[in-house]
Amino acid sequence: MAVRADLFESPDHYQLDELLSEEHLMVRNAVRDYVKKEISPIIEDYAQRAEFPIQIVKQLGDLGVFGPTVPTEYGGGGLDYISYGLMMQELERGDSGVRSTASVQGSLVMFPIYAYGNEAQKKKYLPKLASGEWLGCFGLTEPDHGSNPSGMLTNIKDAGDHVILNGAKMWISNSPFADIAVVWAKNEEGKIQGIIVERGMEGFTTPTTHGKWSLRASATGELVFDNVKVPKENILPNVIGLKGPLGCLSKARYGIAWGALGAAMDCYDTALRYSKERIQFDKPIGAFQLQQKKLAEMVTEITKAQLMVWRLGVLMNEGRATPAQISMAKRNSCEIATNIARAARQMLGGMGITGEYSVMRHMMNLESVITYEGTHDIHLLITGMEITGFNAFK
Ligand code: TGC
Ligand code: FAD
Repeated sequence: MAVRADLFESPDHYQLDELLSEEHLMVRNAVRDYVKKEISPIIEDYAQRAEFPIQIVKQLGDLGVFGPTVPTEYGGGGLDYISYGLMMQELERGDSGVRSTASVQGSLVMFPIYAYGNEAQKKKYLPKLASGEWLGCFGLTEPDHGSNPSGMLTNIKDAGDHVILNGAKMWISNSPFADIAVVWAKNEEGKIQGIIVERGMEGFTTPTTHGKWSLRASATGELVFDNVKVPKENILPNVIGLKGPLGCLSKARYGIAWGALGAAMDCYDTALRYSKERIQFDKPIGAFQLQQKKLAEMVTEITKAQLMVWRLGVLMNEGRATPAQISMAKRNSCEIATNIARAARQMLGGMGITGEYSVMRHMMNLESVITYEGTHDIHLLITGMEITGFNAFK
């Protein structure tokens, strides 16, 4: 398939780059250059074939996007949350599945080991995950428990120096290729605990999920546990309860708030470029008011969202961001990105449905992004509960 040169230029209508430090700009430009060089030329083909480009795992490790906020002594980047956000923005500008790989590895696998693990677990797993030598996945969702993970059935039973793990997780990013899985399961008291399951443990399988029209360049699968013997030393000792996995989700949702914006920027930039080149009725289509309305609305929404995620990044750096603030940003970025992708696709006319441009791939990917890490409805209900004090989930 012919792939167009990646000419992306980031919209910055309010000179928001002035809010970024030298280090932020360096980090952003390094990831942007990587995406232009290594992701844009290949990703459409992989998505069309529904194949995960496994070689990017090591590349992403070398680039430093796995666990950027984890301290350097464990192989992380020791960077702040704005740098982390910018990395996710640039990766998702290339493809949501690429950002997904980084989100899962950094926020959902390395973060819980760093925050809830003991020293031996941190030393054993974090450096290899940071470098991309090992790939991890995060098992929370089950076939019958998606938005309501507290009802999970996956369980561990005490058996001396190990536990016996039974159950199944579904919709797990990276599972078919993962070397380890951070799995959330109920103990015999019904309390949720995190446990690290390694590929090769008897009774542990990771069937691939086929037939997706979204995130086609990301591998999704199940985690099936049939009487798996897991050493007790693999249990994360420092957290009990749903706040464990939800704490990880706060980090990952923050990354998605920036990431979805990256996809929106790419769609806007593509539509803007196309509107100046495509001639109909003897004029570039960008000279027609209807197309200008679409572009003007896109850049307005992108600018509002850029301000929101930047401010959220500042609050994250200060340790003051609340889960509800993160939910609002994740929800807003997903909503504007989904709308922008759809409008951009229409602006490209028939060309918009082909793989020659990135917009249809972004549009389909964003259907997953608006669903995982908490659906659009769930994030609205989190905001609703925060402002009214009433719980409308149950
Ligand atoms: P609730 O009673 O509200 O909370 C239980 C405990 O957790 C605490 N908490 C949080 N802690 C940290 N961060 C958060 N975001 C938190 N939200 C809640 C809470 O304070 C409480 O603590 P404690 O000490 O009192 O026990 O729990 P609930 O059962 O009522 O559920 C609330 C609800 C519905 C919001 C929650 O279950 C939820 O967020 N559901 C959505 C599930 C979800 O997001 N799943 C994502 C699966 S992973 C995934 O999709 C990865 S995709 C990755 C990729 O490819 O990029
Ligand atoms: P359901 O919870 O069944 O929701 C169905 C509908 O009901 C939704 O519209 C929802 O908003 C609505 N709904 C649910 N509860 C309420 C309520 N109280 N009030 C109003 N409406 C409600 N999970 C992981 O653990 N790890 C992963 O790595 C992972 N990766 C994923 C990758 C992909 C590509 C996808 C699609 C999903 C992934 N997920 C992962 C799972 C994802 O987090 C769930 O799909 C999501 O949380 C929703 O759960 P569900 O699909 O069971 O939908």
